Amino acid sequence: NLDLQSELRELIPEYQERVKKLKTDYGKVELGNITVDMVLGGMRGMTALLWLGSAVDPEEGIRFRGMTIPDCQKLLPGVKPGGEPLPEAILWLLLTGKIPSKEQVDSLSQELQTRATVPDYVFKAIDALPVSAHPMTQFTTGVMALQVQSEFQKQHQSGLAKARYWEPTYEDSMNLIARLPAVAAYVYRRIFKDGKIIPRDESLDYGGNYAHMLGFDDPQMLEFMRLYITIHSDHEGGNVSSHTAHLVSTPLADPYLAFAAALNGLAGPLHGLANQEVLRWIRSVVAEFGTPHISTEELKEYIHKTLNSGQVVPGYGHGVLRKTDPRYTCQREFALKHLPDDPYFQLVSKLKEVVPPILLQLGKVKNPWPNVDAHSGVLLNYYGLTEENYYTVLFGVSRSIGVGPQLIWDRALGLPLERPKSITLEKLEAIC
Ligand code: FAM
Repeated sequence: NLDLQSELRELIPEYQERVKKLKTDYGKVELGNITVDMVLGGMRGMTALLWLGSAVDPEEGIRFRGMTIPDCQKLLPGVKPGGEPLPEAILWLLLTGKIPSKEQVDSLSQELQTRATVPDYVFKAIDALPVSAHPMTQFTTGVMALQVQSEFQKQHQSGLAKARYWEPTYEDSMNLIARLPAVAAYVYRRIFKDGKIIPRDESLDYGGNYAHMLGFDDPQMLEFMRLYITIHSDHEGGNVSSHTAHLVSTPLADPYLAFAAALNGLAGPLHGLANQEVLRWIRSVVAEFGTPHISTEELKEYIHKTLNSGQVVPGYGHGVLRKTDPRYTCQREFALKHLPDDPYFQLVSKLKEVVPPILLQLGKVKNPWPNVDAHSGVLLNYYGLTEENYYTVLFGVSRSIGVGPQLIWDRALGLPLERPKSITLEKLEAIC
């Protein structure tokens, strides 16, 4: 079957049955206790929501429908055999749980191309902002302008049966995913390249096209962009951007509204904006010593300076992971293959040796190891995408590929409005 929506339609009844059985036969099964630590500590370790596409094991990292990143690099089709996994392939996998054939990936590529037209008023909404506005602000403004086209909102207004909610949600999610690269590229070209727009190349895949519209045509950059989009797409349901999209969609706010909310969470320095912060921090280290070739002792001194000034070392630590992020490792392997002598890459490698012991010494950092953001900036910078305050927009385009599938499944499974209980400080004290 080459059509993703009909592949999905066939799967929905089986998943509905599985969820119904859990609710009727196992509703009272306990999944762990809720402690004061969880309520005061950002719900760390609290199993609280269903997410189909992926899960993060603290020791092993991400699995996309059970597949590790190396599995994906081996089994998901690339633009050519042995190439990096195509974003269309991870989208198919996240939505269906099945590994797509190259033909299925190519047909999805075509489907996204036919959905990719962006109305002019979206660009005009962005143009209303000063060029100096943060790229994420301009990008999210564009997403809100795209909302005008929501199929879900239109059909829900005219009385849509609940059993069919997933269909316009599919339309909106796929249209959103398809349109984001042109909106994101517009923001980049408007801010950094005097607004010289590069039109879409109909012959290119999703990831290659996004790089092309940004102004990059180096085949290695296109390959890195495919890997980048694949590994940033999904990171289970509890991270701020994915959880926000899910939460906001539960009162039937359409996928555009939900994803715009997610992007605002992603713009937080401790979440998606960390990739910008990492390159800024690395540039400040190089500026301090006048060279990227810095001794271990000097690096240690600079890290202590950062910490003593009450700042975090960006790119290190994680809310769930307790080992080096496999999304860091696959980027390291890409760099070893393509840019082993890049001084910034060598500095990132050195930081991986120097930072964790220092964070461990603090005695409070639960995960001293590097995360995905510790590596992405130096690769983008190497290929000429040097404007670090744009990096989170790339992350945002990619995250739509993880969020879209879940919004469709949320509606197909009839998940209800999300409404956890809060507790007052007095009540908390009374219980303790
Ligand atoms: N540098 C300095 N201190 C750190 C730290 C780091 N990289 N990571 C954690 N800590 C501190 C943390 O600030 C907290 O200190 P206080 O109690 O004084 O507030 C303490 O260690 C315990 O924190 P934790 O339980 O180990 O981490 P959390 O689960 O609270 O937070 C992160 C996780 C990611 C927010 C945190 O590790 C951090 O701030 N990292 C730096 C920013 C970053 O790289 N974020 C990107 C995360 C990435 F996965 C993404 O979402 N893109």
